[in-house]
Amino acid sequence: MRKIIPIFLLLALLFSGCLGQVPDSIKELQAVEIRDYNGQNLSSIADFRENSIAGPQYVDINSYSLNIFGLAENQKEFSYEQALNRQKYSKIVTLYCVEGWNAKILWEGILLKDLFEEVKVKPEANTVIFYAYDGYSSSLPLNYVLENNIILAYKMNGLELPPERGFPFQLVAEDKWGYKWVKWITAIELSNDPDFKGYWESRGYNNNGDVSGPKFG
Ligand SMILES: Nc1nc2c(c(=O)[nH]1)N[C@H]1C(S)=C(S)[C@@H](COP(=O)(O)O)O[C@H]1N2
Ligand SMILES: [Mo]
Repeated sequence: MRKIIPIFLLLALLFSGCLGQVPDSIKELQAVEIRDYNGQNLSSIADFRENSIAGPQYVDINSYSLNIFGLAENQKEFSYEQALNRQKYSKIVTLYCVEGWNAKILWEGILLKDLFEEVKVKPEANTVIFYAYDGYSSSLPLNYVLENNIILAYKMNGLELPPERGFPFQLVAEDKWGYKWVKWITAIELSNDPDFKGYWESRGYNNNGDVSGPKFG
């Protein structure tokens, strides 16, 4: 009798699947979007309206590079990994679109200032122009970028940027209208042309782009 019980147990375990084969495929657990952070309620990634000039862009990260050129001593092309290989920062910042909606998001990114230190900005540079995969562009004063610790985000609410939201990088242009928040950034030019006009700016939107200022003109 003493020997029989373990055999029954073994059979029971086998039939219940406990000793069955371990499947060799890995089940991916869905990462969860952060919606509360330090007592603050955040918007959701799903709250954005998709109104990009050419629809969502799907950037192949293996052939991707972030090209920093123009008025710099060491113009440089960073792979995604090289760009991410530096101090990371996070901050809750709200995006306000001129169309009347907004989204409060926890952004995680790298400082443009750090990238600029690496390429050694020439003293005559005063403007930063951002170019994107879909042909979009926009610009900001260099001083604004440096003084406000402006970040290039690769995560929002704890998740890697989805393709529709600008993967691999979106500019977090704090206190500026949404049209300054360039998605799918492929190149950054250091320029001495403060009057450069990006996609929406050349179609009548204000070049300063302050949320507290005018939308047009
Ligand atoms: N490359 C690119 N970036 C872009 C845009 C665009 O069309 N192309 N639209 C801008 C605008 S008008 C807004 S409000 C923000 C957020 O747009 P979304 O809701 O389509 O993400 O992205 C900005 N960045
Ligand atoms: Mo917008």
